[in-house]
Amino acid sequence: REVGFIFDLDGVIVDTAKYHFLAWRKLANELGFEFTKEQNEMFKGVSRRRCLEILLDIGGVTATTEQFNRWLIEKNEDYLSYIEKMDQSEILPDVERVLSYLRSKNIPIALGSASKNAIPILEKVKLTDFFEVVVDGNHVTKAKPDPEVFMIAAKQIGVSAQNCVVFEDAIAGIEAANKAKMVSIGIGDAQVLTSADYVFKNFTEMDTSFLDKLINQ
Ligand code: B16
Ligand code: MG
Repeated sequence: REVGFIFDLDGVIVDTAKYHFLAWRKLANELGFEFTKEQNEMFKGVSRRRCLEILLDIGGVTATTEQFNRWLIEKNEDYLSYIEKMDQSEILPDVERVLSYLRSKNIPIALGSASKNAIPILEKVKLTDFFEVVVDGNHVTKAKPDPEVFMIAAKQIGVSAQNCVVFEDAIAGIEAANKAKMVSIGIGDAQVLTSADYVFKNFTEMDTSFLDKLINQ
């Protein structure tokens, strides 16, 4: 197989960052400190455990292992209560157009996400069928910026790493794609995703001729 496309989930396919934010802020407030939207930027693409470590640093809170694990569960339960209510209206603009186009060209599509909730989210927004392979936080031992998640995805779709294209919204994710020698495409702010090979504000700005160029690279 010649080329393969790997999508990050949170921030690329759906905007679940806002739900992660609400859940982390609730926990911070319960522990007696504030947590801002700006601070939430650091949490993008970062594993749940690592996020909690950063959160506790922000609040100057030390935790026993037992507290740490309990707060992880609490945060996730709160997050899941938002996910529960998601539907197709939360798919980011033109994601389905791009997925459908790639499928029409028989290009293998994989998901490469840090989230352990990736499968239920894909089901909620009814996009599961587009993905030949789903590699998520349950399958990796090393989090982004380590390239592991994307390397596993490439292997599973049977495409060599340098022929894979990755869509990512997080700095850590772009770094992971670059380390894997994949083509990295940032979705978001070009001032933030400076090491991406290309950056688009969102998929509405990405036309078919650009996708064709990637397919025929
Ligand atoms: P969960 P992605 C990442 O998803 C999020 O960007 C990050 O904020 C979150 O902490 C991480 O998933 C873990 O998520 O708590 O659901 O396992 O962007 O890699 O799709
Ligand atoms: Mg992301």
